[in-house]
Amino acid sequence: MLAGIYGIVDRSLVKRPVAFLDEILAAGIRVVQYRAKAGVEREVVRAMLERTRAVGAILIVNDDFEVALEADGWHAGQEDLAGRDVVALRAQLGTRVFGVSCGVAGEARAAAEAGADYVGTGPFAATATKGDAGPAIGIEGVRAVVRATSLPVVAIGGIDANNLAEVKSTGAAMAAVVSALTRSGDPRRAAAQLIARWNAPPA
Ligand code: TZP
Ligand code: MG
Repeated sequence: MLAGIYGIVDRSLVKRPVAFLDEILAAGIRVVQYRAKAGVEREVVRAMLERTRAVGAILIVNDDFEVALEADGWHAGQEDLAGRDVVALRAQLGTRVFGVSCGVAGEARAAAEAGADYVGTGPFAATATKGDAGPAIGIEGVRAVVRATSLPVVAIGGIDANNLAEVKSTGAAMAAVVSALTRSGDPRRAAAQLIARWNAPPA
């Protein structure tokens, strides 16, 4: 399940998140994150869950642990974990997916020890979607995190159909995308192209 294109529905870029979700699910996306920096709305998550569960996809909630407990997983940044008992949070999540953003190898090792299911790392390339994402870490940066952990690694940041093969070459299990899904105005087509490129044999 934790392989391929990881589609992020970003509330600040998507006016109708459920309709948008329907489009990317129709294209075959099966791992979805809901990212809403202004606050995660429970009712949107509930409506999204109906859609993801109907097709066997999973819905991971960014930041908001309580709402994540109603969904299929939680994605946390280092700042979401600071000062918290991460092992206890892991236990509360039960069988839900627990993903952690890690900038360096040491954070990836700590996430694995705390029982994370995947490690997110980036930005792979320059991104306008996250203002504080920091400098691009590129192929070598993602590779270093892949080498540091046996967990599946999700590369993120500035990923689109043009650099997907480079992302795959790092050994990352997944490529997370935000604007590559929104910018064309046709999320279904964009998602289908990303999936096809990811699954294409290396050139
Ligand atoms: N974390 C690191 S970069 C990023 C996040 C959430 C933004 C990714 O967005 P895009 O549009 O795919 O570059
Ligand atoms: Mg966060």
